[in-house]
Formats: sequence, structure tokens, C-alpha cells
Amino acid sequence: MSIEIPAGLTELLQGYTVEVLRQRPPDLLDFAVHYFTRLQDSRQQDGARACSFRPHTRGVNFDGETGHSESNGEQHDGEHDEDDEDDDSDFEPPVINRYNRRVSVCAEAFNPDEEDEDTEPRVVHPKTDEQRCRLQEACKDILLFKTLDQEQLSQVLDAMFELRVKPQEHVIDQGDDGDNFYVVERGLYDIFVERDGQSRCVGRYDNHGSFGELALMYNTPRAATIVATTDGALWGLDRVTFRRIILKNNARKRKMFENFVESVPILKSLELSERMKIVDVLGEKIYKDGDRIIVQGDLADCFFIVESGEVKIMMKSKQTKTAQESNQEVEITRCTRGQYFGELALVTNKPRAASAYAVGDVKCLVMDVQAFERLLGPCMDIMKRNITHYEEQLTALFGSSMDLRDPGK
Ligand code: 1OR
Ligand code: 1OR
Repeated sequence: MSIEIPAGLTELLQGYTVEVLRQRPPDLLDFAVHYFTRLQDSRQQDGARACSFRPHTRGVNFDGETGHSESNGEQHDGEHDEDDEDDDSDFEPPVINRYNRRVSVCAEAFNPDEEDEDTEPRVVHPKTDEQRCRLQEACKDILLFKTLDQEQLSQVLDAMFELRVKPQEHVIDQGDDGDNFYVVERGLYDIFVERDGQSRCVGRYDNHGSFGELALMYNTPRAATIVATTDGALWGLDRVTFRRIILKNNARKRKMFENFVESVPILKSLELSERMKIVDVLGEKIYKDGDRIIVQGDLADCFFIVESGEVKIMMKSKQTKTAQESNQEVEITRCTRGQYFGELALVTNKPRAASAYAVGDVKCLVMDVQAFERLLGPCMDIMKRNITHYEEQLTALFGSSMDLRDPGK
């Protein structure tokens, strides 16, 4: 008895497998759902025009329709060459016109290990010295850029382009395909997430930070809507440059931090794929002896895990009697490799309850508040339990009137 293999099955599975090998998604099932849904969508969209399903020696490609792109007076031809059957290259002209969004995600060929950087076309948007200064300032704390080497960072900065936005302008719409990654230079931007037909504001970027990395990293539709609520200035980075440099770096980060992240107690309740997503968005910060990592009373925007060295947590007591005394800090605890700090203000939405100082050389892995909220939900119960312990110890140390929900400067 012979079993007949349905026509197309082999190519279908091969295509999926090749994309998995190229992109190394953290969750195979999520990726499969997305891959096959996209494949189906693309076939339903007026046949050959928008997307073509091509069994290919290197897998199935979704060829996105890209519009014209423009920036700072430069023109990029956004059209794919539909006739170029053999065009297997990763290059996709940057789509940087915000009104001309990508209409289809491309599961572009990308293998971080095989990529030959020297044959890649580079995107360069010339900048004045003044623009470059502003750009460097806006990017200096961007976690995704923290582990890039000099050459990678300068390619990223070269490729970035300036964008001005007006109040109520949607920079990103949930469900769209990803065109650019954005770094905030200035302005306020609300984050809306729609679920079950209801749109909720879940956070805000306040004059710094970055967004739009998820759709580009995982080839997924935009996960949130980002709306400017003031006049604003952003720096955009096109999808192709982002994937070429950031994805390559993420593959390296996974290798570098995988073992360490596996050993961090607070992350134990996460699935492996969730831990890898954390690695993707982590930055690494390095401090010297005595550096102040967190300042008590400051507004909080990130969470830390000690990678090496020791961090001293110091607190000022409001209980002290004289002004001089009130400036005195008391050491309350130390954090070493694998331990975390900086979660309290993010969980309570209050200013930092204590200061943190490096003792000797220190390396920390750092996550922004949006990633903390998005990825650390499963660890929240443990964190909240630990916060209850802080409160007990606080009462023992400073007396009952100190309240972590109202930390003094
Ligand atoms: P993107 O490419 O999906 C929307 O486009 C961007 O919004 C997304 O990348 C993130 O950079 C950013 N959930 C998902 N995306 C978020 C979130 C978020 N916050 C910012 N972005 N959550 C809010 C966490 C404060 C989780 C909501 C349940
Ligand atoms: P944060 O975001 O408020 C300071 O920034 C961080 O210090 C805080 O998060 C915690 O991660 C960390 N009380 C308050 N904060 C503490 C404490 C603490 N220990 C560590 N942090 N304790 C009670 C104070 C007497 C615990 C003492 C063992």
C-alpha cells in the first residue's frame, strides 16, 4: 500500500522549515501560525500582484508590496522587480514614508550567521553635524543599541532618518506590517493596545525610549498603536537595516546570555522562548565603582539584573531629625550576580524607593518598562511577594511610618 503525498505538501513544509532555520523564532508554534496565516492571506490577495507563493530552493518567500519611499530629499525606488525570479537577495528598499505603510510582511531571507555584510547595500541618510548630535543624544540610552559594536552602531546611525510628527498622528497602527523602528527624540506618545474590540491606553513614551522593534524582529503584525499626543521628533530606522544589524546582534546576544539568563532565579517561571524574547530586548550597561545606577526619588523607566559584580542598595530615611541627617543614606541590601533590582518603582508606579551604587566594576542587563510589563507578567507574583518582604524589613529598620509607596527624596 502506498501513501500518496499531496501535491505541494513537501514545498509547504520545506518553506516553513527554511524560514525557521533562517529566522530562529523563539516560538515555533507562534511562528507557524503567523507564517501559514500570512501565506494564506497573501494567496487570497489578488493573486500574483501583491504576493506570490514561490516554492524556492531557499524556501517560500512573501514578497511585500512596498510603496515609494522618500526622505530628506532622497529618493529610493520602493518597487520590487516582479520579473526577477531569481532575486533571492535580502535587500528591500527602505520604506520610510509613514503614509505608505507596508501592506505585507516579508519573511525575508535572513540568516544572521551567513549574512555577508560587505555585499549588502547600505542605507545612508546624510546628516548635518547638528542632526548627528541630536541623533546621538537620542540614541545614547537605547537598549537595543547597547550591545552593538562601533561599526554596527555607526551603520545604524547613518541609516536613521528624521521624522516630525503632529499631535494625534498615528506613528504605528496595531495590525499593520512593520516598516520602521523608531527612537524618540522628543514628544509624548501614547501606547494603545486593542483587545476584544476595546482599545486601551497601556503606557506612554515620555521624551525618550524606542518602539516598533517587535514586528521587525519577529515578522509579526504591529502589536500596539502609537499615537503622538504633542508635536514630536523621531528617528526612524528602516526594516532592512534593522534586521541586518539588530537581528544579527540578537543571535550573538542569545549565545552570550543564554546560560546566564537560564540561571536567573526570577526568570525560572518563564518558558525558554519567553526568556529568549527577554534576551532580544535586553541591553547591557557597565558601571565603575561608586557609580550611581538608580537615584532614590527619580522616575523609573527600567529594570536591572546583575550580570557581574555587586550593587549596593542605599536608602534615605525621612525619619531623621536634622536636615544634615536626612541626607544620610543607609545601606539596606546588596545584589549580586543573578539578582534583580529596580522592579519596585515599575510595579508600584512610584518614584525609585532607594538608590543603587556599583561596588567595584558592575555589569547589568537592563530592560525597559514596556518590555518589563510585556514579558515579566509570569514573574509578577514572586516579585510582589518579595516587595511585601521589603515592607516588613522597612518597618523594622525605619519604623512604621516609612512607606514604600511614598519614598522620600
Ligand atoms: P511593534 O513593532 O509591534 C508597536 O509596534 C510597538 O509598540 C511594539 O513593537 C513595541 O515596541 C511597542 N505590547 C506590545 N507592544 C508594545 C507594548 C506592549 N508597549 C509598547 N509597545 N505592552 C505594553 C507594555 C507597557 C503590553 C500590552 C499588553
Ligand atoms: P526601585 O525601582 O524602587 C530602588 O529602585 C530599588 O532598590 C527597588 O526598586 C528595589 O529593587 C531595591 N526596600 C526598597 N527597595 C529595595 C529594598 C528594600 N531592597 C532592595 N530594593 N528593602 C526594605 C528597605 C529597608 C529590602 C531590604 C532588604
